[in-house]
Amino acid sequence: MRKLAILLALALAFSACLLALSACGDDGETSSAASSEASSADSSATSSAASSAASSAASSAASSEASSAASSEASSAASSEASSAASSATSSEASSAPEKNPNALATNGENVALGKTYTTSPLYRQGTDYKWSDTAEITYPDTDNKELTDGILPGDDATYGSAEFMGFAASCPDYEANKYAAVTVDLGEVYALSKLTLHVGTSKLTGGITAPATIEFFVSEDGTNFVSVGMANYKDDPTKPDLAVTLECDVTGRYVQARMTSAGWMFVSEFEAS
Ligand SMILES: [Ca+2]
Repeated sequence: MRKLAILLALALAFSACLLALSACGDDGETSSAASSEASSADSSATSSAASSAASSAASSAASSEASSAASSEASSAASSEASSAASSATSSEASSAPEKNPNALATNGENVALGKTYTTSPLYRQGTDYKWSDTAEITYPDTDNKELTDGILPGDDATYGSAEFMGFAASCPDYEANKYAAVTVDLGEVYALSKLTLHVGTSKLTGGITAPATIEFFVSEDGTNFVSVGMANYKDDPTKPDLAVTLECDVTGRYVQARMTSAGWMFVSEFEAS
């Protein structure tokens, strides 16, 4: 009986050993299969089949290799995308940045727009029912055609009827076509400019007048091709009738232009460039 028990024990031990061996064999196969799958994930780059095979591999070593391969692929793809995005951003900035003229004159901090000639979008002509009329008189005119560069600003008691202002409006056909009203000063020579200022009427003028919604400055050398200098950052100020909207810059140009947008009126009194 004791002999039988020993034999039984030995048989049990042997079969346990066999089981263990076969388990070891399974492990070996699994890990080699996994690592070959993982290395195929490695070589076949971003293929989703490879990465799903890799992630289903039983061995955790294999899957961590695969995921590191996948993540390094992903990060190198991402960084190459990022760098190409960066280079295209740089090139588009370069192409839109105003080209500087090395022969530009210095302003020495002076307002070089003072007394210079200029052109503007059509001023508003208000007909009946407050609507645009080609035949109406200009409602808020440029009294002597030098208001924009005469160096004279509206006083603190100015109203919308004050002569220092000229008035544009969004319901003018030209505005509807272009989506902005523009004033353009010819400085006469190419200058190196560091500051552009447009003086505009504010909501203190009442009657629905406010500072323009946006003001974007441009420069040009030929008066035809204008390059954006940037959008001005400002807020309507109801405490004073005239608001100086300034954009600091580092550009050269002979023609300086301000383009205004608004849902209603745009009142302007002076354009300065220095
Ligand atoms: Ca003026």
